Parts: sequence; structure tokens; C-alpha cells
Amino acid sequence: MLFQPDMETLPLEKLRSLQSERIRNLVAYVYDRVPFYKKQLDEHGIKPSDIKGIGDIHKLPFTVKTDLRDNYPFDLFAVPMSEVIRIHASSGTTGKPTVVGYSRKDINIFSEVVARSLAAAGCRPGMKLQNAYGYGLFTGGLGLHYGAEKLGMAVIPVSGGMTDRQIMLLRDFQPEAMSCTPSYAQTLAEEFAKRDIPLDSINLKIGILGAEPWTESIRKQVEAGLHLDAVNIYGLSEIMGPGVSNEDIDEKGTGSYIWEDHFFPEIVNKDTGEPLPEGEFGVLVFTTLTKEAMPLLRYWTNDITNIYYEHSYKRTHIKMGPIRGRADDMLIIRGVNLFHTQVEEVIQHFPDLSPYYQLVVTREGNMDEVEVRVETSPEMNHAENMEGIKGNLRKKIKDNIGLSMKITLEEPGVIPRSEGGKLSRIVDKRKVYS
Ligand code: DLL
Repeated sequence: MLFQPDMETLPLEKLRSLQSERIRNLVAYVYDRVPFYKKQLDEHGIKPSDIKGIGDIHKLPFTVKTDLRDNYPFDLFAVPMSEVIRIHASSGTTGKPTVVGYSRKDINIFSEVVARSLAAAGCRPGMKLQNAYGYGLFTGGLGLHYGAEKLGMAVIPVSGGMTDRQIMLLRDFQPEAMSCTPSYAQTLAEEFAKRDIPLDSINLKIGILGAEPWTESIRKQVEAGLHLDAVNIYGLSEIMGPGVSNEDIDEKGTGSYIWEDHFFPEIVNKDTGEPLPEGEFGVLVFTTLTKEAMPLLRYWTNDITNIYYEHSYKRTHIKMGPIRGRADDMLIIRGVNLFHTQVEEVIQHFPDLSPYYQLVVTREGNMDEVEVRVETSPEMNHAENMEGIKGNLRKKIKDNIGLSMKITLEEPGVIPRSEGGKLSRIVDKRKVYS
């Protein structure tokens, strides 16, 4: 189902002229209202009138996370506080959080793009959504909440964690859809198996999973463990929150539609910032075309992926592939760039292993070492040749990624699980030594 079919299928030329009109207005708007942007454009010798259409977007400078920190908390707001109706913040691992503000129109658009996303995921008015994203400063909880209401779903606002309560509500309220992080969906799937709860005691058909990278192996595990279709939702607070892009349930595995009437995407080279051709991997950059309270020009997300058109599909908007990882989470091991999702992709081809794993990075002298701790699957016959599996995994990783890693097979249940939020799969012990 398409929530806003006219916009979601707008012919490309019309989409481009809408984006052109919006970027012209946006640049004039931020130049007038946000001292940071006036200064930045002046310094780059750009006048708003130089931006004649979306094709001129490359002339604009990037906005980066430190710009948000430097303008903490509200200096990037383009409207007076009397027009702001909500404030969210994302907690960084260090220092102050990044703050974002929304006008009433922003919250309406936020709800609309989440409603589009849920409809693409297969949700329908009248279905119940158990929303297990955290409510609070994090955009996940309230973002899904307003979007589901807009679509006409009945929202069950449980928030994250509290596994006993989640399971009770899944059984008693019989929701058809659930939203949570993929790692928490893994936790739930595992709890159902552990507690021997029959899957026909629940009614889930759709899982709306995002907020952290995940791959097909987690999709398979969660789909089998909860008997549902697991669909990707992507977004970030700086740009809006969840619902910047979403997968369609009928097109699973082919990428997520970016709602490009509101969020204009580019992929750029991570070292030079140069735009890359369609399909190539690089850093995802977004310009918010319609935001009022805190619009951003060419925001450097640090997320690595690619974008491409698939004209045979239901909508005209561009798609993005799965996020490989964030440029700042990328490990550089003996000169080789490594995302944990690459290891996850190799693990998925081993039926005796589960997608519960952790990468432990240490430094021996000047050499970085990676240990892959991965659980054997509960069904595995332990008489099997453990050394053989280790050897094969080591070889596959070496062939596919180009790095030798130490492999440790763990008993099921040993690797830390998500307790409701985002899960970190990397333990970097080098920081302790340096
Ligand atoms: O995680 C918004 C969100 C909430 C998205 C609920 C989806 C569902 P932040 O906390 O600002 O916002 O974190 C944004 O999380 O830049 C990505 O690195 C990562 N991320 C979000 N969705 C996905 C996804 C929310 N589907 C950062 N796949 C982003 C991979 C994701 N990474």
C-alpha cells in the first residue's frame, strides 16, 4: 500500500523540479535565518541566487556533526522557540548530545514519512503496532508512534526493553506489527525459543527493524524465530528520525526507498567529498528540503552505503542499500578497512553458527589483532569437527575480507544480547593501551 501515492510515484522530472524549487527556497531561508549558514555561505562566496536548482547542490558546503556541537544547543534553529513544538537529542558517546528541534509542520511531515514507511513495510490501518523503540530524547519511540497513528494503526507504546512485558503483550494484545532494533528482535526470538512459547500464541506478521546496521543473516534468524517479515527502516535524528527511508515488504532485499521529496540524498567520496556516480559506495549526505525548525544543508551522515534507481519497482524514489557501517565505526586493521557487517555476512553461510558475534580488537606490539567470537547454533551437533568449522571460517574471512582473524567458537548464550536498544558488536581494547 502507498500512503501518499501521488508523491511516492511522482515522475522523475516532476520530482526534480519540486526538489529544485525546494532547494532554492531552503538556501534563501537558512541564509536569512541561521547566522551559521550566512557565515558559511559568505565564506564560500555563495549567494542564495547562485543555487538555481537541485543540480547546483554540489556548490554548497557540507554540514558536519561538529557544526551541531559548536552550535549547541539551539543556535542552528531557524525559527523562534515559540514555533518549536518538540526537541530531541541523540546521545553521543562523548561530550554533549546533538540537539534537533521541530516545528508543527516538521512533526506533521515526520509523521507522514513514518506513515509512508509503515505502509511500505506492509502495515495497514486497523493493525496494532507494538512499539519497542525507546521513548524519550531518542527519536525512535515517538517517531514510530506518531507515524503509526497517522496511518491509523493502534499503537502500543511499550518502549524498549522489559522482555517479560513485551512477551506478555505480544500474547495478550496480539499485535500484527512490532518495531524495535534488529538486535532486540534477536533477543525476543531467542526468548520465545528458550521459554518454549509456541509461535502460534502470537500474531506478529511484520517487524520494522532499524536504528543499527543488520544483514540478511539477522533477517533470516528473526523471520524464522518470530514468524514474520522483517523490514528495514532507516533514519537519523539530525535529518528527522526514523522514516528517512524504508524497505517495501514486497521488494525485500533490494534496498530502502528514500523519501526524496523531503530528504535529498547524495553519495560522496569519504576522503575528498566528491560526488560519486549512481550505485557506488561512499558517505551518505542529506539535505532536508522541507524542514522549518532546523534545516540542514548537505549533512555528512558518516553512514556508508550506495544509492540507485530501480525503475521496475512500485515507487519512483531512489533506493539505498543496507548501511555497511558508520565511517567512524570503521576499523582499520593492518591497513584494511573493516566493518563488522562484513564478518556477519561471512558467518551467515555457516549453518552451525548463529548471528551472535563480537569482534574483539587488541594490539600486540604494533600489530592489531581481531578475534571473532561467534556462537555455535543451539542445533549444532557438538561431536562435529569444531576445528574444521574454525578453519573454514578463518579461511572464508581471509578470502573475502583479506584479513587473518582469530576465531573463537562460543557456547550459545555467551555473547551479550540487546536489552532493548542499539547493540555494539565491537570491543576495541586498543584504546586501553594507547
Ligand atoms: O537511530 C533513528 C531511528 C530510530 C532509525 C528507529 C530507525 C528506527 P539516531 O539515534 O540519530 O537515530 O542514529 C542514527 O543510526 O546515522 C545510522 O548510523 C544508524 N541507523 C539508523 N537506522 C539504521 C538502519 C535513529 N536501518 C544512526 N541500518 C544512523 C543501519 C542505521 N544503520
